[in-house]
Order: sequence, then structure tokens, then C-alpha cells
Amino acid sequence: MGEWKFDTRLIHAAQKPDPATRAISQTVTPAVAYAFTSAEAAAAVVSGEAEGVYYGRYGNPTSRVLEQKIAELEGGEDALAVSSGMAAISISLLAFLKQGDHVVVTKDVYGGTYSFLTSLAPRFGIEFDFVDCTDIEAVQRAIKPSTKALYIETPSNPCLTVLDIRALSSVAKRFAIPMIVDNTFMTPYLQRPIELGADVVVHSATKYINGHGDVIAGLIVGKEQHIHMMRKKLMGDLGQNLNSWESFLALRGLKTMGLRVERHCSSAQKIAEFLEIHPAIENVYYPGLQSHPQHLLAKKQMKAMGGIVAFEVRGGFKEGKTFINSLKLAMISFSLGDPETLVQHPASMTHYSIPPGERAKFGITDGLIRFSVGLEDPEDIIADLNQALQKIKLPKSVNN
Ligand code: LCS
Repeated sequence: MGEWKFDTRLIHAAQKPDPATRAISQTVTPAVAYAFTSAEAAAAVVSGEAEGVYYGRYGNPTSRVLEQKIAELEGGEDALAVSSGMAAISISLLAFLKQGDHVVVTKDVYGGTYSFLTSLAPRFGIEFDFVDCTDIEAVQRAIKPSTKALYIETPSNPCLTVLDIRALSSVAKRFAIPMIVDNTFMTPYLQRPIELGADVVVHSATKYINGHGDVIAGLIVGKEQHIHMMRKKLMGDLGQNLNSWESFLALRGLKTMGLRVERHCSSAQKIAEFLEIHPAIENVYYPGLQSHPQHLLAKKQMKAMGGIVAFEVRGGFKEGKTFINSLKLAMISFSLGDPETLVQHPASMTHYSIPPGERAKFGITDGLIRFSVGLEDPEDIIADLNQALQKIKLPKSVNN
């Protein structure tokens, strides 16, 4: 398997024809319980001595294939399939943090991660600091004796800040703490954090991995011993397992992920370039633009720049609303990574849980718009943007 190129592994890794039927497409096994040939065989699986499935809350054979596949694609020892991206994030943080512990978190994370850390984690005595992780020295300064994990997301949601995974992982190693990376925006097709020194990778498989907007799922990749603990003590005891049907759909989505992600990226680049020179646009955030502050790092660390473009229109939220409401093809919606182009306003939608005063620190202005570039013809998406931007009233000083 190792000698095959990534696109081939996307299709074949961990998957073979069903031994009983020779069916090529993935078998879905919805069973909750599994019969053992002896009491000793049951005990060996429960204790972890033997590989196997014993009760649906700890996994199922279809999810196990998804776990083995993502582990291989990310270059990790093992993986866990869970009920959502937030389950993946909360499980991986809770695996390393207990009462009195502290975590350093990159300052712009997904709103759900922010909400978990600021509202739920403190109830368990877990402390956190949001730090500008583009500043490696600031990260070093933020690490205290009680710091037990470094958590980053790159590129970030929604401002596309790119963080240096290798440099940050060396800091984490120096302090002997694990580094967790949310790789949702990239997928292993574009970025493999474990190869750059990360200990744990988390995904919202709801996005590009499944890729069709019809599954909520999460994945965690890491060391065997950590995944085993997460399966037994967190996913199992909190009941955050993924069911077999959704694992089947995610496995189906993975087979075309390379093709889809390439198209998302090439269209996003065209759209970012179109927006950058449009008079009604104030700022564009896209790692593929030379104007992006971490463009060179992005080129080094990522195979391509992803399908998300963020921007601010002139005239702030008022004109931003006019613009969003004028779009005809792009739909106003949460989520991202779907075949359909989706547009949203982070301050009032995905990142609403961050208080207005705090949002500015995260770079989330009231005028910021996040655009998830879909798989439609890029000319149609650009035509849609163009007609909606014409509805914006520009100040007289700006040449139209
Ligand atoms: N990580 C990132 C980077 C995300 O964007 C999301 C969801 C999650 C984790 C959580 O995944 P979930 O539990 O939903 O599978 N992002 C969303 C967004 O931007 N709009 O709606 C959801």
C-alpha cells in the first residue's frame, strides 16, 4: 500500500472486496452486538489484547474500515471515527486535559471549539489561553507548568491564518506536550500534520472528507495508545460513536476526495484573484494570494490552498448583507466543503458564540464574509459574485 500514490490509496487503502460476497463497494454492518466463539475470545477483545468489535458504542466494522483508511492517509498509527467534528475535538482535548490543566489554543479557531473551551471546559477545571500562534515566541511564553496540550487549526476558520506546523510541533516537543491539529480545511490530500510533527489530527469529516453535505462525522488520528484510551474512556463512555451508514457514506466520499478538492482549490484561486482586484472589495483572505501574510509558508506546507475564501466588502456589514442577499447561485448557509457554493457571515453565524469585543481579536469583523467555493463551473460562481457586487453602493472616492 505504502508504495502507491495518494490518489490510489484514497480508493484502495484499507478496502478490499468483501470476503464473503466479493462485493467491491463497502459493506455496511449495522449490528450492535457480535457473537464470540468462546468466553476467552470475548475477554481478549474487551481487554484490547485482540483486535475486534464487541459493542456498537465502541465502534463497528464499517467505521473500523474508515478508521484504518484515515489513519493510513494521515500517516498515523490508528484512528477513531466519532459522531461529529466537535466530538473529535472535545474527545482529543479531554484525553489530555484534566482538572487544573491548561491548554494553549490558537486564537482563531472554529466557533464550536471556542464555545467548548470557554463554556464547558471550565466546568471541569480546565484552563486555556488563546494565543497568536503565528508568533512562536508568544506560544513559548504562554506555556506554563500546567500546560498539557497545544491546539491549533490551520488554515483557520474563517480568516485562513496559516500556522507553521513544524515550528509549533518543535515547541510542543521541547515542552513534552502533545500538539493537536484541526486539519478540516485541508484534508490529508493537501496537508499531513503528523508528518510535520503533530501528535493528533482531528477532522470534521462533515466537510471535504464526506464532501456531499449529508453526513455529520468526526475523525481523530494519533498514536495507538491514545486512540485506545479515547475509544474506551471518552467515545465509549460519552456515547459519541459514529454509525455504520455514515461511515459508509464517508468512505464513499473519500474515493472522490482528490478530484473534488483539486477542483475546489483551482476554482477558489480564480475567485480569490477575481475578488482581489474588484473595486467593491476591501480585503481578501486566501493563502494562494501573494498578498496573504503566510503565502510562502502555505506553499511549503500545503499541496494546494483549499476551497475557502474570506473577504470584506466595502461598506461593512450593511453592504455585506446587500451583497449576500443578492447572490443567486451561492446559498446562505452554515457548513463548507460541499458541492454547492455556500456563503455565510461569521459574526452572526458560525462565530456568533464569540462575544463582539473578542471577535475583533480573532480578525472577525462585522463585514467579513466566508465563501465555500463549490464544484459548480467557476465562471458561473464568478458571474454570480460579479452581479451581487454590483448591488453594493460604493463611496464616491472609490472608482467603479
Ligand atoms: N473544525 C472546523 C475547522 C470546522 O469548520 C467545524 C465545523 C468543526 C471543526 C466542527 O465540525 P462538526 O461537528 O460540525 O462536524 N464548521 C462549521 C462551519 O464553519 N459552519 O458550520 C459548521
